[in-house]
This record gives sequence, structure tokens and C-alpha cells, in this order.
Amino acid sequence: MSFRSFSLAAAAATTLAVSFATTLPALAADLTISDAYARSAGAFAKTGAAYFQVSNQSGTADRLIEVRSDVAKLAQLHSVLNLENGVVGMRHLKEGLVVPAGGSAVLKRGGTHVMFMGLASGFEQGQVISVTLVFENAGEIDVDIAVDLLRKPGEAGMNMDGMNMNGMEMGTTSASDPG
Ligand SMILES: [Cu+2]
Repeated sequence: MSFRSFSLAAAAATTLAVSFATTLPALAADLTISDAYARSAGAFAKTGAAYFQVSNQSGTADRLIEVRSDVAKLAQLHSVLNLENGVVGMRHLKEGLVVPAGGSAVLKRGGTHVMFMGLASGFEQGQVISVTLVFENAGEIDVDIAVDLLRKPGEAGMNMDGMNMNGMEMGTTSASDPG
């Protein structure tokens, strides 16, 4: 193999690594971000949300204190409150979200989430958004989060462990139910 073909192969490998980055868990120090996806409701949505799991392999608790992204004017951590008469509200988690030592924190539909406010346009299926998560101890972790408008609340991700076998049914039923 000539040097030239070797360097081309190396370049191709680098490109592959970049394009697959969205499906691999983001690792930084002792934290793992996994099962991340983002959503918004319709092309003209002004808000969107992202969900993921943070696992802490270290012996020290950490705290997600800030979220940044270029896709929105503002990104915040929100918790969900059940108000009276079945009304659901949201609260800005100004104190951040604790990720216990040796444990995890889960952001999911109907629960704690990252809220994007002031979107230029609604998220499109397959779009990948770049988000920076800022942790008290681990510092900044950049994650690429794929938009998944087809996923239902509580459902496992397509790339999680192969347990989700009803992908076709999912696609047809959710076409008229973007939210
Ligand atoms: Cu919210």
C-alpha cells in the first residue's frame, strides 16, 4: 500500500467516525450521555425539547448546571409540575440536575427535559442538533442529538438494544401525531 492510499484510507476512517458520532454515547471523564433524542411539534414550532440519560461512573456526584445550543435563543433545564385540574406546568431547574455518584439522571417525556426556546424553525426528522451540556465537575460535554419525531413517550430508542421491533407500526401511527 502506498503512502497516498494509506492517507486516503485514514481520511475516510476519520469521516466515518464523525458521521457515526450521533449514535454513540458521548463519553467525557466519568459521565456517559446515552439514548439522546430531540423533538419539536411541527415546522413552525418555537420550542423544542431534548431527552437523554446521564450515567455517572465516578464516586462523586455531579450536577448538570447549564445547557447551550445554537438552535435556540435559550436552552434551559425544566422539570414538570402537575398543577390543579390535570394542568401540567414546567419549571426552570435553576439549581440544576444532580447526577448521583455511581448512578444516573434521566430526562424523559413528561419529566425533566432540556427545553429549547426561540427556535428559528421546527426540528426535522433526522436533523442532528449540537448541544453543550455543562456539568459542575466534568465541565462541558458536547453532544450531537438526533431529532426523533416518531418516538413515543416511554419507548426505547431504535438504537438502544434491538428490542424495539415495531418500527413500521410506529411510523404509520405517529404520522398524524407529531407531538
Ligand atoms: Cu419545558
